Amino acid sequence: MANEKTLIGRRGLLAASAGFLGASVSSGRGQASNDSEGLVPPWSKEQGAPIRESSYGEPSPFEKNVVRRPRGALPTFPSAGTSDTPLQNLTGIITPNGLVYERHHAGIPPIDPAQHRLLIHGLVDRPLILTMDELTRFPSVSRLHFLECSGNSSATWTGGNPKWTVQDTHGLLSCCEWTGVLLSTLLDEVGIKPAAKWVLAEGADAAGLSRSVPIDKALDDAIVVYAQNGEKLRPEQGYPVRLFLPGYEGNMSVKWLRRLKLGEGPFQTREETSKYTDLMPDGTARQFTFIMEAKSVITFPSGGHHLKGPGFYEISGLAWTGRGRIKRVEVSTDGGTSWHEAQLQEPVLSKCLTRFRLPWTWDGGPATLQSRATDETGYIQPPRRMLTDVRGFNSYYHLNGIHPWHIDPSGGVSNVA
Ligand SMILES: Nc1nc2c(c(=O)[nH]1)N[C@H]1C(S)=C(S)[C@@H](COP(=O)(O)O)O[C@H]1N2
Ligand SMILES: [Mo]
Repeated sequence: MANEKTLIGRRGLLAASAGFLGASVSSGRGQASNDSEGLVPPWSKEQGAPIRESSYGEPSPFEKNVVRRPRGALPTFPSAGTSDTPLQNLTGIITPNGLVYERHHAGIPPIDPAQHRLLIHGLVDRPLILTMDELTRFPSVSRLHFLECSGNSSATWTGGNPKWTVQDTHGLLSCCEWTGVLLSTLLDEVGIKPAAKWVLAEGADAAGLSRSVPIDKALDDAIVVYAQNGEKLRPEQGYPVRLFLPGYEGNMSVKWLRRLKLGEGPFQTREETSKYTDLMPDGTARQFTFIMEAKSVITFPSGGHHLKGPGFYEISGLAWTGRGRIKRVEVSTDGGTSWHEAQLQEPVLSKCLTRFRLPWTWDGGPATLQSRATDETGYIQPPRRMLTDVRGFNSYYHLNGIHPWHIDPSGGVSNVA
């Protein structure tokens, strides 16, 4: 770890926060003591709430502000919209199911699993229609992977609003343990004809969202998923079944999956001709930009946080790459002049969020914090300007640039707009 002396050191932690701790523990009446009668809180003196009958648990009411927040939806299409994951409130790498970001092109269809079918046809030897019961009889896998919308962070191409939180700038990002049947297992069952090179995946929602998947990806790590974080998929995430393509842009993980069709070439659906393409400065468009490149962001401290004075803080954030594992995360607290290697929280998994941490002593002056991820291929997360130099400002998706947060001397943290 670089530069332990200047950046790191927690000797001042308690000293710096003494006023704060003293006030909350003993209201200024001196040293707190466990058996002092006045300090036993009311909830320690009576029985707690009984177990509820047949309940589904909820977070503490004191955490009621930890919620997904919708982006404004177009009034003409109220069912098409997004909601962002509150990354600033989460620890570790798992996104709880109720906080997984949402992106729906035509709302959430109310699918009865008993009536849902998955059709596999096209260039196969034995076309198949599966019920959900039949699907779940196949051997399954459970894997931890991130899911990121290719439009995540796109509002920051030009900086954006200083008031934005990390939920606003990076909230179209979540990470779950996904359980399902490997697509390769199902393709083995139907038998692939040699000419089959692409797979069309189509959703049962009113958008009929559909994308073409190269056969190599389909046979590699694609999963037909029916559960997330230990329970059945949430309706928002594609109940009762979705495709999941680890490391690929979110829109290809087709929710409410009803059909897989094998063909010779890409199917050129509207999602891959007009929509999920990247317009370059010369007027051409990049098509089939599947992989989400290495990216990272500091989640603490981040936009909207308020540091309560100089002293020790643990900087923490998330890093991920669609190409495999994260190898290194560096953090700068001086706007990119010097960089310090952060600690990566184990386990560091492939195509999964990785939590990083770095101890930091804030001297109370203005500071600009940013993180930079390197993945196992050696690719280094670029500054935003390197991206705009190549792509200009007409390309909307795939912004994986370095993201700075500014800390002012009052402790306020803001998005660098
Ligand atoms: N059928 C269908 N699949 C879909 C979508 C959709 O609207 N309909 N949205 C896509 C987009 S753009 C993204 S980013 C992810 C979002 O998945 P989530 O809502 O589970 O986070 O699902 C993808 N799959
Ligand atoms: Mo998306």
